[in-house]
Amino acid sequence: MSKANPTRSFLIFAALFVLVVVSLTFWTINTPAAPTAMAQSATATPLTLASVQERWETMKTHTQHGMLTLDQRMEQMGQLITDSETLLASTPEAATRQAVAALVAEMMEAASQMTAEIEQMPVARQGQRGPMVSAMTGRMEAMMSAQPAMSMPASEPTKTAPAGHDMASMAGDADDGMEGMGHDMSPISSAGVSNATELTGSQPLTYTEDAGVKVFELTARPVRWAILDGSKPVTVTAWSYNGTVPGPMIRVTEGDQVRIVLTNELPDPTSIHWHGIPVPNAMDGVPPFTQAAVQPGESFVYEFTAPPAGSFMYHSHVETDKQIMIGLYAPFIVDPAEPAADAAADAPDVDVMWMISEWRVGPDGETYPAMPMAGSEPNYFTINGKAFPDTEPIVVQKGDRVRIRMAGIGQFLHPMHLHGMNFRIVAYDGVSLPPEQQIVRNTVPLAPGEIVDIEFIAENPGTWVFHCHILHHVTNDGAEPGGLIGVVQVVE
Ligand SMILES: [Cu+2]
Repeated sequence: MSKANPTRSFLIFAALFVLVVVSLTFWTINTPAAPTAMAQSATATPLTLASVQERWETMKTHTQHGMLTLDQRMEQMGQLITDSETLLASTPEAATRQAVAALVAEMMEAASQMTAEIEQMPVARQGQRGPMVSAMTGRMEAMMSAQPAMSMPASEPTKTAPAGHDMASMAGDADDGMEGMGHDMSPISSAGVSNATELTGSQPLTYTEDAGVKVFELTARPVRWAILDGSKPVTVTAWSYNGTVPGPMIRVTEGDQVRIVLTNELPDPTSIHWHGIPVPNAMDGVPPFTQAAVQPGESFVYEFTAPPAGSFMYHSHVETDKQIMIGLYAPFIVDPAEPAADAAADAPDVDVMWMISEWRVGPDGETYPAMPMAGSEPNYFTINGKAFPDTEPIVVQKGDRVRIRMAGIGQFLHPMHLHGMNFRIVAYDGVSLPPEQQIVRNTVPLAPGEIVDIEFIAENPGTWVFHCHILHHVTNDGAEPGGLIGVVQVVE
């Protein structure tokens, strides 16, 4: 029984190894200004400014691609701080000191991002990470304040990284224009952005006629948009079509010739993609494949034939995980040319479209694009640009046939659940389902990019909720009830 058990020996060895690595990590991060020899021995390359810059850029690239855990980033940054201290202690040369200062400034931004990540973790799992990042920040502040000439770097020679914004260095990096590449996680600038004059998004857009063509005008521009009114108002800085979120509803008849003139008044290039509509390739709105991005101040004309009746949407196709998340989306509905022969397929008594999405409002009150990645998760959830209790109720008469077209325009799954009545799923992605494929349910998952049309007969009087069943999504910044709760009121 006391015979050496190879499995157990291995486990003991592995545990000791982990313990040593963890101890070394903790020691590295908490050791102030290590001597040069020590710092050099900890890295394979000799300690030069170039080697430190190179390791920092590598770390940023790896971070950008999600290749490093928080602990790995903390460990690497701890070493880089030590090396920066060593460089400063041994280099009187001004250019080098300035380069180190630029690097330290970037690392301080990365540290505040790490702090935000740690604060998102359950308290029980934060461990010593908060104090460790604080210690690192303190060491960097000491470096900056001990070198008054460093605190305003004239240039940023460390910015040689490949395109894209990485999590480590992007706070305050709003002008680092690499549009369309990587995740831009800077706050959306609200400077000079005025409040919306319209209170409701998704309103029908009027058109003019030009030789049989229906001509719609859209202007993409920033706007301050209230997702919540009332006692605790929440206003986001949105990018909008015509000043509302969602943008205005384009509603045409199948076979119509449709022209849309997009004018870009955003700070960034943009485009419009006609989601689910089979348009000619050049009209698909996807830079750089089908067109050049529409630059600020410029216009672009889209023209195509309306497809068979169905529910569609339009949205930006530039910097999508930023531009769509902050409001550049709207409904596009095509109605049948002829009334359906079958009354059950004809126009319903009540016809509503919901565009469902997510927002991130930081503790600083700024708007950030919500993304499914650490530190960027949404804390507000909206139906047609409003969070409960400001979502618009659907009031119907008993016996009405009600259609709700739901579009997932955010980046998260929303299983939508109706109380009190079952519904039929009558269309997916703008394509009607034949009756034998219309299944009856009371919950339907709405995936990002998906459009689901449901119908039900409002036979059960009362006030019924229709809500997302990912229950974090029925909160407003953690407070329930909020977010994705719609109300269907059936009156007799
Ligand atoms: Cu949800």
